Amino acid sequence: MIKPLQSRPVGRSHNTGRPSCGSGLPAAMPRSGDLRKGRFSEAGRAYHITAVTNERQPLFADLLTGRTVVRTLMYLDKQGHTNTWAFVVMPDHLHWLFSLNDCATLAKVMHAAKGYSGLSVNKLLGRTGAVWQGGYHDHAVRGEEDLLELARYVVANPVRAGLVARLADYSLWDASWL
Ligand code: NI
Repeated sequence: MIKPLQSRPVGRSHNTGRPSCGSGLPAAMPRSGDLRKGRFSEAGRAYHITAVTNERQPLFADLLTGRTVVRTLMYLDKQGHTNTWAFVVMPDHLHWLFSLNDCATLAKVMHAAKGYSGLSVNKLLGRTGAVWQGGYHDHAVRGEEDLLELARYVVANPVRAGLVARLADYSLWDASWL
């Protein structure tokens, strides 16, 4: 019998149970079967957020700047604030599907995500000024929604937008199931 693949948050190599505030531990990870049924409430509230660049400038069209955004998300995971399920960095926006750990607030996480990545992108490009447009769109994933379907929708963005014919040809995405 083939063992089912363990699904893991993108930015972490292991999981250590429920978070305790200040410990930096990630939330408990739901089993993949539970994810397919949308039962992930144990993992903390899940969000799909969309954030766009200032005036929709294609600041992340460059692989190096795009990777800066990716590294920021991984950093927040490693710090124990988030568990990333899927993301895609598009030239002028970000889709990020993640669970928020108990001690983190969405506002703080988004402030950090945009702040860290914005500073790094400006440094790389030798520019100043806003990298991100103010605010973001957030969608709290409801219990009955299928996280796996949402993840597929998120990572299919580059193909839908006509940037690449196959997702394999796009670099700036990941999903914990794929
Ligand atoms: Ni999009």
